[in-house]
Amino acid sequence: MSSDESLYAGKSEPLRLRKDTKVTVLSGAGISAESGIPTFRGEDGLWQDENLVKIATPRGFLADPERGWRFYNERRSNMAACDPNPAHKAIAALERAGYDVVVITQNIDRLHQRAGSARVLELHGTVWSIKCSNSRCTSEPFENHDVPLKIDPPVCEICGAYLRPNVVFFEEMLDPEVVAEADRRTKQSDIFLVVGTSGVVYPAAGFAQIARAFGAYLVELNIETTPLSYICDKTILGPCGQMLPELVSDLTGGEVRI
Ligand code: BV8
Repeated sequence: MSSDESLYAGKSEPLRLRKDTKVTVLSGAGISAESGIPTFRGEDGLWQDENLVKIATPRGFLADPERGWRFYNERRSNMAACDPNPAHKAIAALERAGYDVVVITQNIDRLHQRAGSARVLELHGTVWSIKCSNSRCTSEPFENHDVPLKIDPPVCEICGAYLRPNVVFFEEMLDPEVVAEADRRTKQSDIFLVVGTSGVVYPAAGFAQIARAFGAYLVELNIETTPLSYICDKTILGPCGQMLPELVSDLTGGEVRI
């Protein structure tokens, strides 16, 4: 976004954040694309392979846990080799500068946290946590960063069921506490940034609609328009690794630059 296109909220002067302006970021796989992590629905997206989509369901994963762990282990290896890009860093810099920023992410890669963001809600869990696939088991999810994972496939020491990535599969409920916190924050938002998401997965995409309904100013950053573009006040087209740092600098009058 060029400087003369500074963000206007229908006012005569460019939109500027105050330290108490509530900024919420809904991020999707597109924010990690420039870090080298594949997206899901682009032409070479992960979900172009129907078999992989099946793995990301409870039944599909347990039908062939070894296949499932090969898929998730490949992704863990890829994510471990990738670093946060300027888009993640711009959001973290805004938070570090004392602005009120919360990230609601669909991503499972933890790149927001590695960039320094402390206030992150992981709607779909994370690939760096593992849990027992037996919902009645008393074991707790645990962090594991082994790359590669020692795959047998791993089974639970308590009940013997297969372990699985602590991510939200399709057809699975999201963590109600995370959803409630994301809903609460969304309804309070003054500025709601929709960054790098195709806006087709629910309930995640629904937070943009809630933000709209509760009066936030919505800005979408994407390389193409999406089904959420029509409810956004502004859509900034371009790679978010380039556009988001410019937007953050604009919104802070040049105070936050990375
Ligand atoms: C639920 C974790 C209640 C795993 C993911 C029929 C049966 C059952 C369910 C449904 C159904 N129909 C609808 C549903 C609901 C379903 C859903 O929404 N399906 C969609 C696909 C139609 N949702 C669910 O199942 C959710 N649970 O509803 O529970 C329930 C219970 C039982 C039965 C029914 C309902 C659970 C959803 C969570 C699924 N888990 N991931 C894993 O990752 O392995 S979802 C998956 O999609 C990813 O997590 C990803 O985060 C998410 C959203 O995708 P995006 O992040 O937006 O990524 P995408 O590739 O699509 O887009 C990237 C964007 O970036 C593009 O716009 C691109 O242009 C842009 N971009 C690219 N490069 C850049 C860029 N932008 C800027 N800069 C760049 N450089």
